[in-house]
Amino acid sequence: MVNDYFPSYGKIRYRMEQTMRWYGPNDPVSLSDIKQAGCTGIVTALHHIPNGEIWTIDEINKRKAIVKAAGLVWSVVESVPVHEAIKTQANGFELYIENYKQSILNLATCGINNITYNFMPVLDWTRTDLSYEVADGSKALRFEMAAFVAFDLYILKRKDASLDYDEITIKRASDKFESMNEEDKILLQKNIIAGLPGSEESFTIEQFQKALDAYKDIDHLKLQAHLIYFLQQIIPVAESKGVVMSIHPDDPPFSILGLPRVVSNSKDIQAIIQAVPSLSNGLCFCTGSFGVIPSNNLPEMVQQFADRIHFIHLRSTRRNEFGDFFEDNHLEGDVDMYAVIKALVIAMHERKCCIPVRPDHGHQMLDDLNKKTNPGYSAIGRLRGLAEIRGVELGVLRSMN
Ligand code: DNO
Repeated sequence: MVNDYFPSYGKIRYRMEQTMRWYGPNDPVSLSDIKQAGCTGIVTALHHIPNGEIWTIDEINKRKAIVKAAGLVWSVVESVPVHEAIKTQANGFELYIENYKQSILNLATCGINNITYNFMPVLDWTRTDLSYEVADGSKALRFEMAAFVAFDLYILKRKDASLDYDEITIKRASDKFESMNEEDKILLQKNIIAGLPGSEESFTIEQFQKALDAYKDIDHLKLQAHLIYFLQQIIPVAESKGVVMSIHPDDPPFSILGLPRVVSNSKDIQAIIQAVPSLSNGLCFCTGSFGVIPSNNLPEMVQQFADRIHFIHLRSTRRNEFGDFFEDNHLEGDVDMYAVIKALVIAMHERKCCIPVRPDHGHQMLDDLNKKTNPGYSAIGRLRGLAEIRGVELGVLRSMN
C-alpha cells in the first residue's frame, strides 16, 4: 500500500512540472495568465487542423514560437486526435494511421516529444451539466445519470436503449425528462453531442446516430484489438524518435450509449501494455476519470504504472449511488489526492524525472463567473486547483526529505 510506503530516500529533487492547458490564440485565458499561475509548461494542440490530417512542421513551429515568446515551453500535446476510422477500422483507416505517424515524426522534429490521445468511441469526454452550482456558489461540471439516460431514451431514442438500464434508472430518467422544459432539453443535447472543448467532434442528432451505428458490430474485444493494432503501428515510430505517447482514460470510465470502453481500469491498461510493452506506450494518469469507479485504487494504480505515466491530470470527482458525479474541489471529492501525489513523488524520484502535471478543470469562481471560458478551463478555478496541488506536493516532499 502506498500509504505505508515511506522509504528513506534522502534528498528528493524531482518535482511535478506545472502546466496548464491552453486552447491556442483564441483561448480567453492567456499565456500570461498561465504563467502568473506559476506554470512553466503549456499543454496545447493544433485544434484548427481537421481530425485525421497531418500536423505540418510549419504549423507546429508556429505554435511553438508563440508559447516560447511568452517565456513558456510547449511540454505536452493534448491531443493528436485519433480518427474514428482508426477506432472502427473503417475503409481507408490505414491512411489515417500513416498520417498519425507523420504527425508524430513532425512533432519530434520540432522537439515536442510527449503526446496525449484517447481511444473513446464517438465522444471524447461527456457531461450533462456545464454549470452545476456547488454549495459555495462556484460552478462545476457534472454528469447526471438521469439526465444522460433521458437523453438516450427520449431525445436520441436509441434502439433498444432501455435494455441497458434498470427500472429505477429508467424511472429517474423519465421523471427528469418530465421536469425539463424545451430549453433544458436543447441544452442537454448540446452539452452531450455538440462537442466539449478539445473533443474535435460535433454532431447533430442524425450524425450522432450514424456515428454510433458504426460501432454496432464492435464490442470490447474488437475495440481493444483495434487499439492494439494502432499501437503496434505507431509506438515503434514514436519510440524511434524518443517520443512518449500517453493514452487518456475513458471519461466517464464506463460504457455509455452501448459503446465499448477499453481504457477504464488497470486491467484494460495491463492488456495494452502486454501487447505493446515499449515504455513509449504510456499513460496520461487522469485521477478525475479513473476516480469515478470506486474499485479503481488510484495510489495503487500510480505505483503499478509508475514507469509509464508520462502526463498527469489531477482532479477529484464526487460520485453518488445513482451513478452521478460532479467535479469537486481538487482536494475534496472521492480522490485521495494526498496519497496520489505521494505516489507520484516517489515515481518521479525513482525515474529521476519531472512529470508534467496539470490541474484538470477548475470551477468557475470569482471573476470567472463573469467570463466565458471553455467549460472546465477557467483561469481562477484552475489556479486554485494548481495552488492546492503544489501545496500538497511541497508537504509530501518536506515530510520525506
Ligand atoms: C477533458 C480532457 C479530455 C482529454 C482527451 C485526451 O477535459 O481531459 O478531453 O484531453 O480525452 O485525448
